[in-house]
Amino acid sequence: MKHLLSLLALCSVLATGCAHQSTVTPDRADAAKDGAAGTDSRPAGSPVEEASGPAEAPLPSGMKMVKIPAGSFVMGAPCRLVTVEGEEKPVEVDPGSAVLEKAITGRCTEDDTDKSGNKAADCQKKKEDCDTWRNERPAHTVTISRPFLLAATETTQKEWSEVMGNNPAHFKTDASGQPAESNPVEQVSLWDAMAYTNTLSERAGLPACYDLSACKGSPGVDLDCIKSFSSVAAVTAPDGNPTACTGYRLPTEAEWEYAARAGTTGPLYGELGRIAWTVDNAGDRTHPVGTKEPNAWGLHDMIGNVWEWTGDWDGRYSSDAKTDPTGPSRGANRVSRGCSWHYTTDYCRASFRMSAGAMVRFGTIGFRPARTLFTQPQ
Ligand SMILES: [Ca+2]
Repeated sequence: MKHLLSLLALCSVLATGCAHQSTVTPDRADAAKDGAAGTDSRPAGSPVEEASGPAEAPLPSGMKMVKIPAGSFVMGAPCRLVTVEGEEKPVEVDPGSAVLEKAITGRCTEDDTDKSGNKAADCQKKKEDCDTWRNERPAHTVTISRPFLLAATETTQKEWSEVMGNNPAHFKTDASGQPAESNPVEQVSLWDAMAYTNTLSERAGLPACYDLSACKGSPGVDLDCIKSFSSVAAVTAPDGNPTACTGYRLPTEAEWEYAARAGTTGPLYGELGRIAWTVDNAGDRTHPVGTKEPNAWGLHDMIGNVWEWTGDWDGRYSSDAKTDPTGPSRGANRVSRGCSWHYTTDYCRASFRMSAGAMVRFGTIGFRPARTLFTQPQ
């Protein structure tokens, strides 16, 4: 099938191998602290109010936006090494560094002893290959300075059809042959997703966040922006910063991971089978959105069902603390997040990053819209 062939192509873009789940270092400033600056006053991890969208926004029927508070979190995943005493320690070093190489080359083992016959205190052995999944490292502190809205679920086929007038999904029916309009829309490219959010903005009387004027074709059908690659999908907000746009848009990678974690610091915000449709329980297909348990902020399917496009180009992390990062200014691929119905647990965690070309339309990738909440008039 088309989507399965596409999946093989998608897997080929992964530059890294498999690894076990990782743990993120607890280091999250709470939202109340940020609230002191006039953004949000709720403590971290507390439920956030649901917003039905701004009053002027005729969102598709049934679509709900959740208000995500401003705050800080640790983005990415640290390497976890185990000391000879069995203690797990995060190792915050850049992949490929000499320190990491020494730690993972196996020079130190549980049998290592010092001259006195005691195990060397600094001798560590590898728990997992820290050079695998290196694009999630180094973990670094990110601050989201403004609250924003994020759709409570992936965009459904019904919502897409209402806004765009077609349905590009591969899984148009469920396993019993009934219409699957509550399932996520998929087989949408990054450009399709951007076009959808632009249309939401148009319906709401808000500025479009992406300039797709140079693209040819129709969203969800044959929208093609390849020939205008240098200018396509230019962010219309000042300095090309999508978070400065007042309209609907895709979340940044940082916003997506921050929202997915909802104050948690581990790989997942709950037990995988209870929160996500993955290859272990999905039966080789998508499922209606919102049928798995949400995270603490009321977001469903952040893990599983379909991958979700972010607006960021794929690029390497650095250890520097960042505020409202938007990814590299250019690149070869874009990043989607969250794994899908087709993927195993090796791919299903808050920090995992999938790299794919903006033009691909896979049965495994969908999206959910976001919108910045400004505290000052724009
Ligand atoms: Ca998802």
